[in-house]
Amino acid sequence: MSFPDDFATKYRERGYWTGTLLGDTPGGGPDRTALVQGTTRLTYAELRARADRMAAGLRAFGVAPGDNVVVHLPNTVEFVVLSFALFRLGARPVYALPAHRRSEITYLCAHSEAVAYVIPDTHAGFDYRDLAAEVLAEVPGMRVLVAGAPGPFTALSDVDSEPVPLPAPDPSSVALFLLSGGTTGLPKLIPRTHDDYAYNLRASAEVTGLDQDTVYLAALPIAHNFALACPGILGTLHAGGTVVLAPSPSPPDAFPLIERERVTVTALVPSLTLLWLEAAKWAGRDLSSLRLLQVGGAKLKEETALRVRPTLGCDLQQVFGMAEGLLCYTRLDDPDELVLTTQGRPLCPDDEIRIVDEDGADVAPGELGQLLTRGPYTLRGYFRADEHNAKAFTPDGFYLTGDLVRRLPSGHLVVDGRVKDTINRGGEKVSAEEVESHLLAHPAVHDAAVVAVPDALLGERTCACVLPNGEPPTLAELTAFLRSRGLADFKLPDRLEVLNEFPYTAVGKVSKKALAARL
Ligand code: OOB
Repeated sequence: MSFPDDFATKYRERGYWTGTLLGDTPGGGPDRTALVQGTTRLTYAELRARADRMAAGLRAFGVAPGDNVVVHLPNTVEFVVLSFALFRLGARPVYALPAHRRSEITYLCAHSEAVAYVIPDTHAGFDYRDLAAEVLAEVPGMRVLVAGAPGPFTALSDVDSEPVPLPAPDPSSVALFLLSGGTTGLPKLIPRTHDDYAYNLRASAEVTGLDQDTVYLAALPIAHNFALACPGILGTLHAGGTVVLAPSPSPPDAFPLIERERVTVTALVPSLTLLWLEAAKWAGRDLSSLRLLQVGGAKLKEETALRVRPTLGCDLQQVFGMAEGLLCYTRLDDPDELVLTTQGRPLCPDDEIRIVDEDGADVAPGELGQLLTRGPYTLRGYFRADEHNAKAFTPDGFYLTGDLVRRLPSGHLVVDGRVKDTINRGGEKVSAEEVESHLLAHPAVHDAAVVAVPDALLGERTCACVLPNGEPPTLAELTAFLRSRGLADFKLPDRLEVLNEFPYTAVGKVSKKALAARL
């Protein structure tokens, strides 16, 4: 589902959509450092040359414009080169998270009809080639490319040819797919166009004050919108700065990189912010180059926000975003009060915001309600999901975010709860329905309801409430079962409650509110 013509015209006229292609965005001078990973350093000229060669190599390998490619890579140079190569070719990366496993990947490959699946050999102690073999058994015919030792597959480094002229994709066409946090069973694919995503990263780079002196540490997975383009690696490369790729966001991995590369900007989720604030006290690392810490993905507590400047010596920017589009940022010149207590205001003057009650009527100014939004970088429909789209959008194209917010007179939003059936586990989104459907497949589970329980570090954790079939299962049995079904680890329940009955709402649905309150 694409943007209606009248909106597209407006977004072009107002200068949001400029016809820029994502493949053209690395914007730094040829000899400046674009990328750093471990001891590997790539200049802008080298990054562009590698992407050109890989684009030609992919074309020769049989990847055509409009084809989908599931990209399942950690924060590596290959991720970046491959992304630019695909953008140039007009083939579309489907960005899976490194933590995804057989259940998610099989679905993504099948649903997107991917022609190729790109993996590392091993990462964080896991062999992705074994996973690829399992996925191939269910999605035959797909090609597998491996960054590193290829095993039975093709090495990504062999996908390399003399650059050839390639026809430029249409800027209004889909450039990539992001995954939704998901409210229903399976993760939805979010189509992002060159026009809309180029605006997303360019405007984000501006609002975050990026320039060619910026050194951005990619600590969160760059397969996620936040570290990819808010402004993330793509925004930094657009601005001509340097991207430093961290193998993980843990202080022992990230702090030495900040010290060595003189990192100026990075992005974290609130739970990692807490960890960094503790670790900074004893790590003995020089973090003085940091200018700005962006925090988003889940609600940041004011107590934590207050500790950022005294402990890390940098400014804070709150980011309330979603893979679907809308991004809210606190501005660099906002008064402290707003930076500490709000989740920012929309990026674009033409981000349309409605805040509605349960009947879909606009609430009074300042009241809490569900956030609906429409704008130049917010999707108009998920990929191949007509039934879900009918519920996820209003007839006039507003996306129902599922988030409960209040709007201040300044336009800043305060996020205060949600109506969607998800758990926000330290910024990682878990669809209750997805986990429930897997739990129901276990013979000892008669019925299951998955709810969030508050947690001091992660904000929320996942609790599985189960009505047993005979002998009650244990948490260890259930998590082993879910793992055997190929579910990503972050979706495994942290806690199990075996109950005799569920509370029900008046219409006979399990009342998750009552259930959560009971826990
Ligand atoms: C980011 O994107 P997603 O797609 O993983 O998750 C979006 C959802 C939002 O609908 C909201 O429920 C929650 O995550 N969220 C926040 C938040 N930022 C995201 N809830 C409270 N406070 C915040 N600051 O999470 C994402 C995408 C781009 C930039 C930053 C985060």
